[in-house]
Amino acid sequence: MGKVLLIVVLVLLVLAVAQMMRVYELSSKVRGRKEPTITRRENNMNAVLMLVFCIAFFGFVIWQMVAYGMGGKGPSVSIHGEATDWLIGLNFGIIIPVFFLCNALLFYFAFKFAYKKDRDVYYFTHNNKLEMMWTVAPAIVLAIIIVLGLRTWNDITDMSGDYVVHEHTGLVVNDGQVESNFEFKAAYQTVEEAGVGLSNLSGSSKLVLVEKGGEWVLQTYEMDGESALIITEQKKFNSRNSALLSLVDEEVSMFTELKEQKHIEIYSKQFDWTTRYAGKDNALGDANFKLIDYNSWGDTNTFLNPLGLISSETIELHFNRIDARVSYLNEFLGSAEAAFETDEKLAEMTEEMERLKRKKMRVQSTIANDMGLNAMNQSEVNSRVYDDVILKGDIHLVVGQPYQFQFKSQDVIHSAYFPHFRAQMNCVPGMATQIKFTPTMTTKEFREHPDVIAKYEAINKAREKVGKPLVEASFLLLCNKICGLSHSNMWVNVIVETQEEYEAWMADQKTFEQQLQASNLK
Ligand SMILES: [Cu+2]
Repeated sequence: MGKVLLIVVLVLLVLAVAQMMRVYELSSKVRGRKEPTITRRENNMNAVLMLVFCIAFFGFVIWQMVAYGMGGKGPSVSIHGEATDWLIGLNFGIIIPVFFLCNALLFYFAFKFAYKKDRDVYYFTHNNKLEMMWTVAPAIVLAIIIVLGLRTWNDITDMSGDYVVHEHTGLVVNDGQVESNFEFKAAYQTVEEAGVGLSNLSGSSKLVLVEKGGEWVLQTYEMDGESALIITEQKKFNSRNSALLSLVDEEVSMFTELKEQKHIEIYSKQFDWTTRYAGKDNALGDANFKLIDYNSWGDTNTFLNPLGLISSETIELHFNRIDARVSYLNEFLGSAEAAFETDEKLAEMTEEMERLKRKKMRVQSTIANDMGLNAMNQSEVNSRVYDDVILKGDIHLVVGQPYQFQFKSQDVIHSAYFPHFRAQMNCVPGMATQIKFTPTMTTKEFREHPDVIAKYEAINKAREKVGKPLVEASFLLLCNKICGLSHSNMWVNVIVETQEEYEAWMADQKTFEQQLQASNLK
């Protein structure tokens, strides 16, 4: 109510001022007053004020930059985030000098060319050379920004290849212990690319350490002709450390380390996030929205399938639920009770029954045709989905592990925003979008970062003042599209931890198969 009153008062105020201006104008006209003339003194004062404003404006901008930092975004905690930060640094490097130069010239000219009675005006209508210069120069700069931006974007969204790499590793031996130090980081899609990138690091052959399904394979590549690479040697190890030790024996000092990308699905709906981890096989099971079940028909089995995952059990359950409802409706319509219902209600029930029958047929044909699911590959489809782990709430990631994220939405467009990882992707109903990144810092390390400590001290001081509970620094996943009334509640913590911590946590989570078993469906 208070807000409405305020708006009404503001609107009335604007109307009153407009009316007063109108009265003033009319009375001036009636009195036959001329337009007021501007004196020389006023003109000069305005010219000087232009300079004063320019200096004050620049002072304010510089103060903001110093006080709030250049963007205030804190350290980037993913490999791709560093590339994004570099890009944004480049953009600011271009924009800031241009901003100061253009505005300084703008205000200086307003000062310099203030009206003087005895100054002749130089009429200057057109100059091709100048036109060319101020068209071509920005075009070149824009092209550079766009090309570099597209390159980074393609790198972040390109989902080809099973591996991302990421480390060129140098071996350091200390008291008989193998330590590896990062020489530099890069992102490659495939072993081939990484091998080429390594060509001058270890002589003519290229050494690549590949991690796949918990196994470590040391591969030696050699050039085959101009550009093709062939694997000439392959050794398997059951731990990273034993692979490294064998490298020390061979007196290898530099190699590339490749890691298998892990698949994660982030499923959005109003107003929460569901995370699906691909499980041991690192493959996300198939899903179809037609199988989404909310248990809305009130049967006693509480198993829900909010992501529409496809397995023999979920299909059967879905059909059973449809059949149960259809037979209930059918029975009711044929019973004596039906006579007590209105015609409208009976028509509604008949319609629902027909709709459900049609739905069942549609789902059957979808699963048979679109998904290619049949008796032959039923077990394959099942095994893909059985080991998936579906969870609401905090997302757990392993530091140094490359991830491929797949995003889906059930209702409206949401946007998965990971500010600390500098990653964002729209979640669009009816399609899957993708992005990838590799976390480089654990939540624990993040909390010990001096910038982060300073930032959260300031935040908590402000929260204390208004009596709000204190918060701890954490990586977040936020929705970055205004998607409805509770949009602002749509966030979860992202916990980045070591492999061991992650495995200990994951051991306590139920797989999809265990969920089915718990509901006596399997
Ligand atoms: Cu949202």
